[in-house]
Amino acid sequence: KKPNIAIVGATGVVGSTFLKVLEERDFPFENLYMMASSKSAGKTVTFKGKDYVVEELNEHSFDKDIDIALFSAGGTISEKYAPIAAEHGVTVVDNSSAWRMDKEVPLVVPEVNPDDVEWNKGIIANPNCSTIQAMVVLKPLHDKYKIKRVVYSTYQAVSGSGVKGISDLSEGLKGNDKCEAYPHPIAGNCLPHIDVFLDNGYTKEEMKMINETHKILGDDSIKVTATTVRVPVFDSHSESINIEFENPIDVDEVRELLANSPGIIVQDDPANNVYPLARDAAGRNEVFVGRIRRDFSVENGINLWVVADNIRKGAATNTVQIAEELIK
Ligand code: 11C
Repeated sequence: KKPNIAIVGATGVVGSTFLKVLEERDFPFENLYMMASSKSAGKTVTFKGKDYVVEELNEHSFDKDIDIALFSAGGTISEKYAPIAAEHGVTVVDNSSAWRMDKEVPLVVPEVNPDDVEWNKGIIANPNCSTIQAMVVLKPLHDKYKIKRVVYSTYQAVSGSGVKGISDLSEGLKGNDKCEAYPHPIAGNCLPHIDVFLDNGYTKEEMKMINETHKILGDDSIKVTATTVRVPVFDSHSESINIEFENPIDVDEVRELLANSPGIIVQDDPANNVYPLARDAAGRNEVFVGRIRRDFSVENGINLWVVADNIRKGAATNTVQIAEELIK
């Protein structure tokens, strides 16, 4: 039987992209239910030419026969409703940060650790967007050369902050400084501040990248540090990733290994100004890698430039790919 699917947060930036990706990939389903908080309940969304009225999410939403629920309605909603859904036999694929570091919850990037879906107890977590695109690239390199240390520096799009981030930038570009998503204007600026600051001086976004890297690669021995920065770009996160390996590397071999790894497109021809760009990655499901070069300051090091659509591979596409693993 084809699965019954629920979309929780169907009207949000990621929720509406769930629908696009499910449609593009012709995801099989019997019944489809759209759910959201009271604010968006009653709205209509279209899927494959058919209109669906968004139902208000409540304690009884999962009394229906639902097999898989894709959640993207924020951490508070996931904390409350994902366990209710799981108790009703639903498998939740959750895009929020609520469950990611829970030991009972697999954290999955299908190109990296697809088998982890198997030990789920009703909830599977989708990693943070900036972590996902890095994992797709790090996994084949870790398998071949064993990573010792990683330094992430990110250049993250405003769509990662939802509609308020997008409108802060679009208004700012018109000369109307608006600070609804951020404490400072984002137009013409770079803000070394994503999510809240923690007692250790890092932001929560930086700690997500560090902790999620360990969990997804299943290796706490890798040394990881991160600086995450919001930049005036609408879509796609860009990342400079510096990696040091245990074993000797060859840059051409790294380029070939990445080009032959799932979910990656190598764009690396600097002589012709070819390298990954946020605007080109927008709307795509793959992770783009370029500027592949040796780090001469250490024995076995490389530098990479990694770009992906944060709403697609960083959120909706990865979530749908996890659901595809579930129905395999
Ligand atoms: C950003 N990474 O770009 C965030 C958005 O933990 O799912 C996603 C937050 C999360 O601001």
